[in-house]
Amino acid sequence: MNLSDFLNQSCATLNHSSQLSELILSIAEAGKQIAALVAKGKLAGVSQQLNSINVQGEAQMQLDISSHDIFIDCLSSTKVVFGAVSEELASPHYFSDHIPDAPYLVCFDPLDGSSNIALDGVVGSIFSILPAPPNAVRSDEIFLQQGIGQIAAGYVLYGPATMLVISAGAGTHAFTLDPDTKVFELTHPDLKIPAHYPEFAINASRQRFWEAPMQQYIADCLAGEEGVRQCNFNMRWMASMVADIHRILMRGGVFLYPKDHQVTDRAGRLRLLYEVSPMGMLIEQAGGKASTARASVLDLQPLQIHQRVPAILGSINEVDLIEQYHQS
Ligand code: AFP
Repeated sequence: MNLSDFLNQSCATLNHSSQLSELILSIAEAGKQIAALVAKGKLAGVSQQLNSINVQGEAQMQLDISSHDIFIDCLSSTKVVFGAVSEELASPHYFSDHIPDAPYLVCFDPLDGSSNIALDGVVGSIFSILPAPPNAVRSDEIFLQQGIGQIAAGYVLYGPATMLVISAGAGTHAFTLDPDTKVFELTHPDLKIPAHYPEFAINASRQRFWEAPMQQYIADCLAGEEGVRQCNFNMRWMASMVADIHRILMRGGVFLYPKDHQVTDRAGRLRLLYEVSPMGMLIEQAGGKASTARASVLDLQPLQIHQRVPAILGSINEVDLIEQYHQS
């Protein structure tokens, strides 16, 4: 089954408007265009680092800007998006020529993991689709919605294969782009994350900045079967959230970007609206759990459109245990 047929079928089942199918297909189109740029590497002339800094205070790659522009163009073609929050823009972008009361808002990270571009590493695009309030006004506040209210979420993974992973509220499903037909085909329907898998993903170089409970949790994992966990763990860290989350959706484990007291003005590195919240929906729709270590990610009330939060995402038994470490 291809993406278009899947969306038509699932939107009918879920009583979603056909406009949602149109919107997700436009995002898939953006993914195809970005995949083509990424696949050209340095030949695309967009892999160099610019002298510019984005609103996050992070160096921008030309491909970050090009990917953002592709997203905006594709969203603009749908006429059903009132406004969009992008990692690359300080303030939201509004689509003035869209239909009155356009029903959707989109929050997106056009190119996540872009520091891997120069290394030909795996990168991705992440998106979250929220309902636009009736009679929406142009303000940051309309985007500050709890993740539990997302209509849909997903990512495009630019790896050996280009994949699209989405949820519209009835499970998490993965599609693979057929390079010959340029069509996303359903290859992994209804992904399910095992409740336990002995593998964690964390940037271990930041160990000294973590809170004590996180230091203890990782130390207990590292102690292996001789320690309190009585289990040997493996570690992975792709420095690309899309790649790490994709692995967890495929085989389980836990992804950790915890609170970090070196950068005290930030509750973590990752952004709630367009990284942690959409990934949280995908993980929970696949039977996993999404937490800040102390609260459910999808229940958080966002306070600012580029707000950062701690991210503990993956196998439910492991996330439950990490929350227990933070309670005692
Ligand atoms: P970049 O987009 O700047 O490469 O950051 C990627 C990211 O936001 C997320 O995709 C990774 O999981 C995380 O940052 C990597 O953080 P470290 O650089 O601390 O490993």
